[in-house]
This record gives sequence, structure tokens and C-alpha cells, in this order.
Amino acid sequence: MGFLTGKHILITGIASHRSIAYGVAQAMHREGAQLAFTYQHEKLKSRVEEVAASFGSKIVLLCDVTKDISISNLFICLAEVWPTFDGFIHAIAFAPSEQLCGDYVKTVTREGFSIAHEISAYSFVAMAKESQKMLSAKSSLVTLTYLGSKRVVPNYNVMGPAKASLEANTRYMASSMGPKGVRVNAISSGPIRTLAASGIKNFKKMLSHCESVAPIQRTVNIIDIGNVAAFLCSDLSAGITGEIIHVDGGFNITVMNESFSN
Ligand code: NAD
Ligand code: 0WE
Repeated sequence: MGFLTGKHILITGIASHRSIAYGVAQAMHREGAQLAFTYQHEKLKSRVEEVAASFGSKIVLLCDVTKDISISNLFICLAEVWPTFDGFIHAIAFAPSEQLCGDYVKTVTREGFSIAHEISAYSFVAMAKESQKMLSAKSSLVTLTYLGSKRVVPNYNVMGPAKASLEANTRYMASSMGPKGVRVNAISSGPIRTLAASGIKNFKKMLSHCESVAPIQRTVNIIDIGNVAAFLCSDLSAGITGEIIHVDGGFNITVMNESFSN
């Protein structure tokens, strides 16, 4: 019997088979969870429906986190099939593409800053706010973050402050919702080639750098992330909340690669 048997988990952020949220769905389905899915816009609907079907789910709902009404509608519709559920995965981030290259101070704008923070950080607590009354007393909320919140990564720019905000949000949510039995954690993933990483300058070079510096000498993949997300949604992690778990092969603990030992 899988360690998520009996759990009902909502998954956001599937845009393709490469999405981190797809790896999360795979791992959770394998562990026996029942899944529901959201899609951002109509163009993604049929793709997410196919993915849902492959995981034995018919629950596919629209949610564009830029609109309050879309978030509240999501949970009104979900309540019709699942009056209560056991948590969700927030795998959503966005900044206007022109914000993600060039000198930070020169490129950042009030609008870019606001959009990045609203979609990538506020949306996590916005979803928690709307679903709080439906969450069971052994629930778990999980978001995805990146080391650019704490270290300067060239071109990550305004997404760095947005992820820092998301991580602080995770701690405040954990404190607020803990008494109701809801745990809230973030996974800090190493770089993975997904749609959100396509078109990013020097991404291939970043992946090779990670391979050369990370203790495990490889980059992580969506199954590595999915397995940890499944653990965080299970009762195996009952003692963990407000935590940022690095799933990056140890990249964040290092400063230099092996070549410096000779
Ligand atoms: P992805 O492009 O597959 O997923 C991003 C998702 O965000 C898409 O499904 C998209 O529909 C959704 N989204 C964007 N704006 C939205 C909105 N307004 N409303 C609803 N959904 C919206 O890329 P991914 O890499 O799987 O990204 C998932 C998460 O993982 C993001 O939070 C990202 O920051 C994080 N992350 C990614 C990496 C990486 O290297 N790929 C590393 C660390 C963290
Ligand atoms: O969080 C992310 C990506 C987030 C992201 C990606 C895009 C691309 C398309 C947010 N907004 C957009 N907007 C778009 O128009 N990652 C952790 C992946 C990532 O993105 C980078 C990275 C890494 C790693 C950007 C620059 C440098 C490194």
C-alpha cells in the first residue's frame, strides 16, 4: 500500500510532461493518492485533461492566480467533488520575460516586480486562504522555490526577491495554519529544463556547472522532486513544517568544485 493511500491532493502548475508538477503527480499517483488538477488557461485544458486521465482522475479545473474570482471558483468547483481534501502543490511562477535578463537594477520595473511577486508568492497564500475551510486536519501544502532567493543568480533578477517572499510566506503560513493541522513547506529545486527554464540564457551551462559542483555529480530531475513532494504530503513528514527543503544534490552547500582539491 502506497504511503499516500486515502489522500486527496490538488496539483497546480502542469504545462507539459516536463513540468515539475508532472513529476509530483507521477510520484503521488504511485503512492496511492487521488489527484485533482488545475490549468492556467484554455489552451492548456486538453493537455491537463490527458495527464489527469493517465493518473485516473477526471477532476480538471481552471485556475488563473492573477484573478481572485478564478481562485475562489476553483475551490467552489472542487468542493462539489471533494468537500474536504488533504493539500495542494503550488508549482506556479511568472515574471515578464524581459525581467529575466540583463542588469537587475537597470531592468527591474515597478510593474515587473509587482507581477512577479503577485503570481509567484502571493498566489500561494491566496490559494490557502480560499481553501482553508476545506482542508483536513492532516493537510500539507507544498510550493516550489529556487536558490536564487538567497544567492545572486545571473539573470534570475526579480524572481530572486519573489522567491524570498514565497519562502517567508511559507513560514508565516506554517505558523498561521499549524494549529489547524495544516503543514506548509517549500522544496528548493535545483535547475531542471522545463518550459519555465526554456529560453533562459546559458541554461545548459548552468546545468553543467551544477553537475561539476554538486556532491551527487548530477542534476536533479522531476522524479527527485516528486518523491520529496509526495513525502511532504504524507503523514511520514508529520513533524515538518515551515521548512525549505533543498532538493539540489547538495549544490547549495558547496562553494567550489573538486578541481580545487589538487
Ligand atoms: P513549468 O513552466 O512547467 O510550470 C510553471 C507553471 O506555472 C505552468 O504550468 C504555468 O501554467 C503556471 N502559471 C504561470 N502563471 C500562472 C497563473 N497566472 N495562474 C496559474 N498558473 C500559472 O515550469 P516548472 O519549472 O515546472 O515550474 C514550476 C515551479 O517550480 C515554479 O514555481 C518554478 O519557479 C519552480 N522551480 C523551477 C526550477 C527549474 O529549474 N525548472 C527550479 C526551482 C524551482
Ligand atoms: O523559477 C524559475 C523560472 C521562473 C520563470 C520563468 C519564466 C520564463 C518565461 C518565471 N517567469 C518566466 N517568464 C517567462 O516569460 N526557475 C528556477 C528556472 C530558472 O529561471 C531562470 C534561471 C532558472 C534556474 C532565469 C534566469 C537564470 C536562472
